[in-house]
Amino acid sequence: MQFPPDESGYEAWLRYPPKSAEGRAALAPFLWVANRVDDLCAGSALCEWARAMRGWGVGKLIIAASEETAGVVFALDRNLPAEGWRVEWSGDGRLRILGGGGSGLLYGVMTVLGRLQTGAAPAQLAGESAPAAPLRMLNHWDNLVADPVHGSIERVRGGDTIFDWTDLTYPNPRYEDYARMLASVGVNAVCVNNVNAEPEILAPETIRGLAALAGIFRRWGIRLWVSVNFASPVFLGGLRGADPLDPEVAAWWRAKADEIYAKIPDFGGWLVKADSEGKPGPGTYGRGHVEGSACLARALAPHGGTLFWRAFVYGRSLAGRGLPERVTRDRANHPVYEFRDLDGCFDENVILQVKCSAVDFQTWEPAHVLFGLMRRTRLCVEFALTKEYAGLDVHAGWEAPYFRDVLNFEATGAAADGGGTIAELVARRELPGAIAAVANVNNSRNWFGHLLHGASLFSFGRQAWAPRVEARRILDEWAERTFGATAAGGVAEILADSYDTVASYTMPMGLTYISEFLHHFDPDPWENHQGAGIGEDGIGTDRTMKTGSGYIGWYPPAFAALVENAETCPERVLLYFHHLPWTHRLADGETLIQRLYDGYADGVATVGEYRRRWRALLGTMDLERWAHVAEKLALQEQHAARWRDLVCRYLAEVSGVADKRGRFSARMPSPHNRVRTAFWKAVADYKARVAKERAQMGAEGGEESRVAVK
Ligand code: GCW
Repeated sequence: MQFPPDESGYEAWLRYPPKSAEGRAALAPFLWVANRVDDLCAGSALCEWARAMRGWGVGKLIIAASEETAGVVFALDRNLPAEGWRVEWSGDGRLRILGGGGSGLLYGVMTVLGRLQTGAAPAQLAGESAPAAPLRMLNHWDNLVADPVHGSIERVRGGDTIFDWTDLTYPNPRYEDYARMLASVGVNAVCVNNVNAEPEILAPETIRGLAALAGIFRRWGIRLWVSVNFASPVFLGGLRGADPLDPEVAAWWRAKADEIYAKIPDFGGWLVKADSEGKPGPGTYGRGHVEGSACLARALAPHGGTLFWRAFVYGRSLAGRGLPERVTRDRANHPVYEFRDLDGCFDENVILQVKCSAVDFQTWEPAHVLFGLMRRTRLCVEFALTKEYAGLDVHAGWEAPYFRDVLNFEATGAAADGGGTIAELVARRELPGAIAAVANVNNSRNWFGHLLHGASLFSFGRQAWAPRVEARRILDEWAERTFGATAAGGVAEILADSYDTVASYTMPMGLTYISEFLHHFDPDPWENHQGAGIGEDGIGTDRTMKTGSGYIGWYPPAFAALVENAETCPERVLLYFHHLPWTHRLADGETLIQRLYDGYADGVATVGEYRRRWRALLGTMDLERWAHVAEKLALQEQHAARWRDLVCRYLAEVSGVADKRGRFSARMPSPHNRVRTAFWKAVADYKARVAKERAQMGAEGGEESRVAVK
């Protein structure tokens, strides 16, 4: 068997392998380029054009003396939105690529090159487009110093941080390649460090490094943000506290912003995780989110900077509100009570960053209700490409169908009253917001640790640009650009339902938290099952208005009515909204417990099927990439079987109902390996560290839950 030359995956989807003689001849006129745009991004666009022409074997670029002698013209059209583009094909062999601004031109060029990659004819290139959301952002959860639990990136396995935090000024060609990759899918903002932020991100030597990085990213239309620790004035500035109403504290933040903008004039701003999972925040000093965010936002405002304030806050006492325990017990309710009343109160340059779902990034968790409840606030929806609860770097799971559901969820019920879908809410002209995702990028040669995870990043960029585009179309394009036309169909077929498959053998039907507590990779329902509401009487969490936590009541009435009733609630989210007896009958007459057993078994069988299909792709691509994915799929199947056996044995044990097909029972040998010593030591270390930090930052008491380990 003849294989094409091996590839590591480093080029991701930006591959320009030699074209046939016919293909080269068709592209030859495009070697003559006239660039009318004096802009950094236009320069990058030109470089990318040259790189593609060289790679395809068409030849070396020639800068045309005039538009008349050029085959392709780069120009501006100020009538287009700044990031928008239009491509015109004159029919006489000339292509004009127009941008509203330099970055618009760059996106237009990237789009044309992508289309030429998949064999489009010049006449098919004409078109026009502009992004939906003004900010399309990646959030890195990269640590400046690797921590013993997560390593150098929180929730990412398969590689370390791509950033050289000891010296960001040290030239690393990878930074530029990363920025190219992001620009090719329209990402225009990157927050480079973990929301669990180390204060040192604001140290003068780090700022020098960030300026170097910003210089590279700027050429690709990308602005930088950093996550900051709310108690930075204490840790870095030596102040006694970080009370946002203390003038000394406010002055410290202003001086810090001035220092940054002196070096990075187009700096985006800060992202803050405050009063969440042990992190300091205004609550530490008896203040609220509005005062806390305003203090930092006002330091950024004179420079045009934006503050992202996260709404991922839970575990703080809801006491004093007279709420029944069934309401306060549900973690999904916490951010609602915490933020709902603050709608319309934040400063103009504050964007409230809300996770796509209320509990956490559980596999198929329904959309967060805060989007619909905070219509007078600038909003950002935060997704995760990291697969924290969906198999990390081992399991292939393409999330775009889930992201599409969330983005197009009618958060306000009716568009008529000025509301709309989540994608529309974050794109409002009068309250511009953002679409963000936690990045799945690391320093492995193929960027993700799992080649197929590239599909997630590619799709995210595309969806943030155009939330309504059919996810499958994006997948097909990614597959063809990454693996070539012969392999594309087969690769896309495997990924198309892969997220459902991962959910089916991990946390199906809207179940949450049965994974092991620390890394969320292995199953551990014995230790961690409260979130899934598992008990002798049944399974699932009662969030109904009638008997449960009432969370359903925050949704628009039509959706609330649909999911309140277990008979009409979609099976995919049934156990997120309902606690049901094990033998509850589903629509087709099957019992709930049996559906779960079958689902787990079928999910693993589907991974076996993916492996067979991948074997059939041997010879359609280079051997190196083929073998990499083949190995990952083998690992996935093994680990999926571990999930199936462990969880189903546990379900049999708790429910007392055996599988009618005889596969699972409480008598099965337990594969469960309780190696707990290291785990509990890590928990103790974490608690000690948080207690020490709190003492250092002058916190005045506060509830124990704030320092509770997550
Ligand atoms: O899902 C949880 C994760 C934490 C993460 C946190 C957050 C960065 O387990 O690792 O911390 O969410 O989003 O802040």
